[in-house]
Amino acid sequence: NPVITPEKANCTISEENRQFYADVIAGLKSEPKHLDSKYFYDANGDKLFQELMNCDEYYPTNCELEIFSEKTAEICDALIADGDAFDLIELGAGDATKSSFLLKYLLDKNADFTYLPIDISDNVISYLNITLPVTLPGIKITGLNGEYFQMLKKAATISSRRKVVLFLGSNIGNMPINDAIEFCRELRGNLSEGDMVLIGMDLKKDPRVILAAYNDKDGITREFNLNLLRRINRELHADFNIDQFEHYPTYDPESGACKSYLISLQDQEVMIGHEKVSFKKDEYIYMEISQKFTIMQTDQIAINTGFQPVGQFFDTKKWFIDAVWVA
Ligand code: AVI
Repeated sequence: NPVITPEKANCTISEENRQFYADVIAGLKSEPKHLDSKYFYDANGDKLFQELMNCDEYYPTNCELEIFSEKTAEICDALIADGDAFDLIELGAGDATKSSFLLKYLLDKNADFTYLPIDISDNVISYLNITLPVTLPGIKITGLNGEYFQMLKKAATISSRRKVVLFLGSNIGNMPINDAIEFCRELRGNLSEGDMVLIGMDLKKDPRVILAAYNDKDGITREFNLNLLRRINRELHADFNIDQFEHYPTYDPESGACKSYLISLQDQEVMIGHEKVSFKKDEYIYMEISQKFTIMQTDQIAINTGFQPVGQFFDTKKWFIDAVWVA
């Protein structure tokens, strides 16, 4: 690939990348430097995350899959009452592998529901709109492409039935704790009394198990982090030398914060469009938090944000929780 020098670069930032550019510049001009892990997921990032979910060390996906496959009936019973018509809304639906266990069970029981997957990726939504009616005949599906809360508001204009919201995969853990609490409050604000939430959260456990999940031996997590620099190079006309940054994962058993950083291996300057960013040797970019919770904390978050915790599902190792909250 030709090296894009700042002089040669066509530094026009596309309309859709304006916010990305603004966030990257603001993050890298801050002290300490940081990037937002929501930008990990370009096409290559999606692929790397798929690989990660299949690697030996990354346990959360398998734990939650075990819960959904082994406890399908119990989960559905906790979320719905017989004869109750409802909307099943999934925030960040992805390929809906886990929720498909519930969808199949509910269809077999002739439950009266519409599935409304919400995802920021229009690829995801068109994929689900096309494939689910084939794999799950009879399903009523309305995919919503956009931001979670905007789409939740839209869902409320389409239907006034009771809502059951799925927020799986410990995606909540990728928000700093105060943002996570604010998120749950806003979620509650978009729901009515009696609506329910099924939320997946990764639990505190042997710190070595957690650290290994974010430091896999094949280096997929490393690539997953470095991929954001590659994305910035490509989409924001930057010239990061990827070889001069190293992945540094950490886990603090006390706070439950699993954080990843990229460390600059030398003093260096990077151009991003017309902006120059300087790095000192050993300076870090804070990339991502994957918060781990105690069971008690999951209840506290529910109570502090206007929900009542009413059910808990665990995998056999008790490494992961899917909690049921009622609004
Ligand atoms: C999507 N999210 C819940 C993953 C996690 O475990 O925090 C993202 C991830 N980052 C590194 N590995 C996986």
